[in-house]
Amino acid sequence: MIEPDVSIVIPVFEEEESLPELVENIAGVCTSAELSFEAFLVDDGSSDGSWDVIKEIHEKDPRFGGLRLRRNYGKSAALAMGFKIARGKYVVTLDADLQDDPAEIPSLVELLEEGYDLVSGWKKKRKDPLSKIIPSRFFNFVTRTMTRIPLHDFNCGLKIYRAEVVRHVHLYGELHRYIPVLAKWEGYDRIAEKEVQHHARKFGRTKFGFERYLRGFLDLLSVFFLTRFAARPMHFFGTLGTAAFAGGFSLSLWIAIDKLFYGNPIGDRPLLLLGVLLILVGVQMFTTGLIGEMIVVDRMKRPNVFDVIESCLSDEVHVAETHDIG
Ligand SMILES: Nc1nc2c(ncn2[C@@H]2O[C@H](COP(=O)(O)OP(=O)(O)OP(=O)(O)O)[C@@H](O)[C@H]2O)c(=O)[nH]1
Ligand SMILES: [Mg+2]
Repeated sequence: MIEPDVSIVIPVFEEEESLPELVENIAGVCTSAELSFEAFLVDDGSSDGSWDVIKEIHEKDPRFGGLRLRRNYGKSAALAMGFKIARGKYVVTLDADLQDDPAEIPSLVELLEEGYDLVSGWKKKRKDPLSKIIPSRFFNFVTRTMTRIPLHDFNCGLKIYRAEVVRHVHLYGELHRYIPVLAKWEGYDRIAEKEVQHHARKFGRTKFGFERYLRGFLDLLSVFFLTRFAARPMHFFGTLGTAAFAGGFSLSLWIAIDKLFYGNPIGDRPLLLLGVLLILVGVQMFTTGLIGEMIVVDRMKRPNVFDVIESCLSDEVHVAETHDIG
């Protein structure tokens, strides 16, 4: 089977009304831009009629395929499923709710052809209430600062990747918000941004409430830790542990000298408690770091070491050529 220009992965959760218009738009845009495509509508345990609509769509136009997860596994799992079977040269992700505009796909493809690994949409003029825009600005600011990836809109559903990139990001939990961070960690750091049209929600309801910010923040901490320290936990815990232990030890020493040499009572001094607390916290951090290191070593030992190395190779392969000498 020939590989299409683009694979479009669309996570679907209770979006039955939006789907017919969505697929019509996608087919129209790709046809006029002369892009061959395959699209996967990934139904994630919807309880409305989404799956029946997807089956109908597939019968009418087999370029649209459908996948159905047994229950609601979440947007990241749905995207990961789509990534797994995508065969296109480029992979586009697009929300199913008609808020992202498929008309952007051709210009996103052009950007990738300039040499980027991934291009993320930026809903500069958002059609959302202020109560959503303000927390989202803050969230993006924190993410930008912590990850040093200069994007304005990490959570934009509309993104495009070179196929190799999605094959290497390990998506789980709710990490779909941080695919650019995961991609950068895997070495794909040519990341660009493009302003995209955003439309107000036409049908259905939003799937993420206010708790998205709390979860998003916790996920940011995990991503920050994992991308920097997963392979060397001792550097993280060891640094904190050493700092806490050194602080606690100095305080306790100081207070002991005060007692031994100056005869001051120390039993009711808050500094004594603080010193002991810091020593304990320091030791605990240290042992957590050691256990982390053991887990890492164990994990490196188990799979064949060549598999680990292979998973870090890029898809560009240059085989060494052998020349006859003399
Ligand atoms: N597969 C899957 N898709 C989901 C899930 N939750 C949301 N989606 C899809 O993800 C896309 C974005 O969800 P929305 O609820 O529109 O989120 P949003 O665009 O950030 O929020 P609104 O602007 O309020 O619509 C839509 O295509 C949803 O169908 C889920 O649990 N599983
Ligand atoms: Mg939406």
